[in-house]
Parts: sequence; C-alpha cells; structure tokens
Amino acid sequence: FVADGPIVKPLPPELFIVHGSNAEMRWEAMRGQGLYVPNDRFFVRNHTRTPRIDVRTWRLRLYGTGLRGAPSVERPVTFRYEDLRRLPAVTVSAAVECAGNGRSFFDVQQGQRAEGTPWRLGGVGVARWRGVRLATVLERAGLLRSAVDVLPQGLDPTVVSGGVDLGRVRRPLPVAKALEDALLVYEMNGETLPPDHGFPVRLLVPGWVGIASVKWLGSIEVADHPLFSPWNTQSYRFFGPDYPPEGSEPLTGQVAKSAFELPWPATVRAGRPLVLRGRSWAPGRHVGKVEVSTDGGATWRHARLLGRERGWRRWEIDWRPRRTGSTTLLARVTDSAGTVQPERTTFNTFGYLFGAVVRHPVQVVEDV
Ligand code: MTE
Ligand code: MO
Repeated sequence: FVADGPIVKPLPPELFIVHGSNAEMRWEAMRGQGLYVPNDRFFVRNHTRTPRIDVRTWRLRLYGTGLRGAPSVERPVTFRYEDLRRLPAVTVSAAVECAGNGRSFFDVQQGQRAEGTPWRLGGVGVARWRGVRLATVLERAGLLRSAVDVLPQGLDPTVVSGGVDLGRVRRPLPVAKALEDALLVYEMNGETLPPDHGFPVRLLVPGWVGIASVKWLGSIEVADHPLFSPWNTQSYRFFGPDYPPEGSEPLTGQVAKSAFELPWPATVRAGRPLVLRGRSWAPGRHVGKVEVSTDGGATWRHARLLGRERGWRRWEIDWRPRRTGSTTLLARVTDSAGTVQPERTTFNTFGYLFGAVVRHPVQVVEDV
C-alpha cells in the first residue's frame, strides 16, 4: 500500500480492489465474518483524500441562516470533541453504501457504460455506529420551526472537477430526515472512528446513499430555505435519456442487492458438496426471501436466512456442482413489500443505484 496515498489504512490486495482514491471490499473477505464488516476491511470512498485532523483543535460549528429575516436556530453553537462525547449517546447498526455500488454491471451486464468508479458490489458495509443523534445537537442550538434544510460540510480538501473548484464536500439533508435518525458518529464497531471513515466525527444517514453520510464534519448550516450543493444538483441525481435535463430529484434511499461471499470469478470443484454464502439487503424495507440459481438463472432455490437482519441479512445454500466448465451464480432478494430484484436496471449517466441481479461467474474444475 501507498503510505502517502489518499487512504491511510493498509489496503492488502486480498481484501480490497483499489480504484484511485477509493477502495472496495472484496466480498470473499466477508467469509467467516460476523454481521459487521471489520474496520480494516470496510470500503473507503474519498472524493479527494483522508485528512489528518487534530482532535484538540477540531470544532464542529452549527449555525442558522435565514432568508426570511430570522435564523433557523436560536443561537450558533460550537462543539468540541469532548462536548459531543458528553451528550447522550446511541448505537445503531446500519449500512453505508455508495450510490455507485454495482456501477460496473451497467457495462458488464447491460452494455451501457456509466461514468464513475467501476465498483463491483464491494462499495457497501454494515457496522455498529455510536454517537449523538443529530436531533440532540440541533435541539441544543434551539432549532426553530422555520428550518427546512441542514447542510453538513466536510473538512477534506476541496473537490476540483473539470477545472472548477466545487468547494468542500457538502450535501443538504431535509430537516425531517435529520431529526428522524441521522447520527453524529465518533465510534465504529466499538473503536474510535478511523481516519478514513471520518475521524473525529462523521454523519450517518441510515438507508440513504453514502454521500449523505458526510465524513470529517466541520460545520452544519441550518436554513429556512432549500439549500443546494453540487452533490445534490450536478451529481447524485439520475441523468440521461430517461430523465429531465436537470436530472431527477436528488437521490435519497438505496436499492436492494445481493452478493455472494466468493472471489470474482469463483472456482469450485466438481462433485464436491459445498455451502454458498452471501448477504442481501433491502434498505428502507426488510429482506423477505432470498433465492439462488446455480445454473445461470434457469432454476431457483430458496436460501436459508441466518441470524437477524441488521443492515443486511446473511444466508446460505447447499450446492454440489456436477459438470466441469463455467456457470453463473445468481442471488435475488424479495423485500418485505414483495418487490423482487429485477433483471435489468434503467440506465442513468452516472450509473447510480444498480439494483438488478448480478451474474457471478464460476469455474467448476475437476476435483483432484
Ligand atoms: N464525506 C466527505 N467529507 N468526503 C467524501 O469524499 N464521500 C462520501 C461519504 N462522505 C465523502 C464523504 C461517499 S460518496 C460515500 S459512499 C461515503 O462517504 C463512504 O464512506 P466510507 O468511506 O466510510 O465507506
Ligand atoms: Mo458514494
């Protein structure tokens, strides 16, 4: 790994696929793991690079702005790290998933080339996050009923795109979602939040596209009017032939997916019984059932659902590959509302929210 690269933690090639300043988890790295993705193998998505922040001088500034004469909070408040750690804390299990997770399959499965990091399915992870509810902090500042949007901003370097400085990573959040379940996180899986995941404090917006969960928080603006940033106008909307020129509404929730805990491509031995394992998730809903095909989609069997669902659901199914040669594994989840993962996802220019069933290549070799 490159010590001075955009990511601080080691990125061993058996655990990660590196795409520029981003690193996706290899799904085989989850074999034998529990529900949560350990911090050392959690994917990293950096627009620029991981900043090194001194917690002694770090401050979180919360302030209100108003177009109608009155600010949206009674008073601006500045929090030190110790201040936040003294507020009532909660722990939640939730996924963080990049809106572009699965993007490469627009190309691989549908012949449609999308712009952006060519993630397979490793741009997602589930962890236990501990911190303070954003609602608690907003109340301390005296949130007013006039508040409409909340704008968290990161302390990482400004993002330059096509010669234009877009400023620091920031993305408005409706105040209703901010109050519902957004969290100011300082611990991940029982450890101090690691540098790459937003140390000292990040936002967690459960169920929403990863960009909402702003890392390395420096400030939060509360406004009595809709706020905009490039991350809800120029990107993180659907653009393309099926959408209006200004794009869709800004993306919010994620889509259901399934993944096998297998290398890509996988190799298995003919005639030898094995257990296929994987995970499915249905953000905003629940996993109803998971079906697996070991013959390229011709026939399907029910997988056994394991444990409890927290962010995602683990499952397994027995398989005894017969003939040598190549085949394709598929897993599809049906959510609690009865929606099944589709065979295709409507294309959008930036390749967001690919939710179609992924075809996992497998080589069946002779058992020696
Ligand atoms: N926050 C800041 N400040 N800068 C970033 O580049 N990337 C976002 C989000 N928060 C980003 C950020 C994106 S696109 C995703 S998918 C998640 O962080 C990834 O979180 P992780 O790196 O902890 O997995
Ligand atoms: Mo992302």
